[in-house]
Amino acid sequence: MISEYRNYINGRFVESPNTFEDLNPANGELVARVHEADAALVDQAVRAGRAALPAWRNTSAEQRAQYLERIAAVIERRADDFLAAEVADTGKPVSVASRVDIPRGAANFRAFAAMIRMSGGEVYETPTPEGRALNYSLRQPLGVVGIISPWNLPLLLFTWKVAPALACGNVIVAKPSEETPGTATLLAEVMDEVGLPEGVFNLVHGFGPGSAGAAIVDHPDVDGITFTGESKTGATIMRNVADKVRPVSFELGGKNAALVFADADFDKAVAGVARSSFLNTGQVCLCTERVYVERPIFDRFVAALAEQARALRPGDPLDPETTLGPLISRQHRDKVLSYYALAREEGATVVTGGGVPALGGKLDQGCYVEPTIWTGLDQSARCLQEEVFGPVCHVMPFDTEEQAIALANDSRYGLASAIWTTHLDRGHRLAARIDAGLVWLNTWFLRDLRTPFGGMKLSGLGREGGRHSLDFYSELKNVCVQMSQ
Ligand code: NAD
Ligand code: 6OD
Repeated sequence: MISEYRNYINGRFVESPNTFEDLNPANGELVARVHEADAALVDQAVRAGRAALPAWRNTSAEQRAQYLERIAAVIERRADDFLAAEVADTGKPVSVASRVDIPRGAANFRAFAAMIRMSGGEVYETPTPEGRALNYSLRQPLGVVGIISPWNLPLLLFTWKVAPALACGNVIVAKPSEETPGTATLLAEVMDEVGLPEGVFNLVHGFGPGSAGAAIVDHPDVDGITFTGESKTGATIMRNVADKVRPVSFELGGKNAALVFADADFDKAVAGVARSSFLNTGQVCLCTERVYVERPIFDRFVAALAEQARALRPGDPLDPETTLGPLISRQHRDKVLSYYALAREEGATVVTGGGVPALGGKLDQGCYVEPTIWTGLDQSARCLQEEVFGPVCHVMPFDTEEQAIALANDSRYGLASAIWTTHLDRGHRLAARIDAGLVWLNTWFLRDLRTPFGGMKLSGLGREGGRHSLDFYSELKNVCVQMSQ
């Protein structure tokens, strides 16, 4: 059945004369017609938010926490609807979306409900000539927050921003990716069901430039922007908000390294790197695209990793046996395949993959590619420096710890890395020297939502997660009181 995905503004679902198609990347079928918000609709959403702000910011943290918990409970109750929408929009296997995306959507609301309840301020007593002063901080909302999110983990990344923004008493104008409008639309239904006051959560659909994304960024009455997406888009948004001097939080791209030492638990390291390279068809910003392996185990490691890649089962996302879905779109597949071609031009050995699988039937209209492993590239190759965002990694040998660190840090990105070793001293030593916001030691993508999350260099600006999210979505005000004694 084809759906209509509408905008949600001031507590009502709003149509637009312009619609665009939301396609299922597993088979090319039409999932929904999406109502595109233009600058006028975005302006309505911002005004609705501004009008709702005084009452919402005056709710207590406890009241907001209770709303967040009710939202989580409805997501959990409607998990099958969310799962169906996410799988239709992304083509990701149900086995992935049911374990990763949908539960995290609910968990984000529960986590920030708990965090806002527990949050406190700073207090300092200051000696003064008259006696003493008391300084205390007030956490107040930023105001109208613009949220712009990508397509790779749609519900997870959208709610990662919506939940803390609401917890801190902000009102929201949020735009999901044009590729994946489904679960965000369901979330608007959830907001409606739990009775969130009109105008507190506003959803607009559309694209970036010349559409809803740019209209949020350009709007003079948006008080802060939080964005997840490509580094180039982040740079454009930064330029566009510069004159208005507004807070921005950017979670951007990555070209993440894994370092595998000869003393690692071999089987765990192979399974871990296979997961970190191929999960979600390589479309996770944290995915490993550069693997550096200590020379004595290099050949054995490459052979074992290739075996894991070949064992992946591309197929119908609704089949529980499927472990590899399609890429998000034809356009993205063209980009990934252009890197598959470039790798050959740059002199790579293609250990496995490198093409398009023949799956038969409707799936041949889908955007599938083979999981791919390269060796033999020079560190300066474009395929080792640019983010591909597909199911692909390059494996290179190293001889010393210093060389491993230098190779890992030889990137304009600095999001995540994974170190595989049983030598714990070495693990801690390397963790401190790797230029990445996130370091996993003998694991990958293991998340505690209280921890700082974000990247260095081209990978982002600021940190979200735990109190870092609360700080971004708040204005912290210091009050200084001269005490009489
Ligand atoms: P993208 O930058 O193309 O789009 C992201 C969002 O920005 C979309 O909603 C899009 O419509 C909007 N947009 C595009 N141009 C805009 C503009 N000029 N003004 C305002 N909005 C605009 O990214 P994508 O292709 O959707 O996502 C993939 C990228 O996201 C990869 O680079 C990946 O590494 C990155 N990512 C990073 C993280 C992280 O936490 N660091 C998480 C997920 C994805
Ligand atoms: O787990 C998270 O909180 C998070 N922001 C994950 C990002 C994954 C990138 O694709």
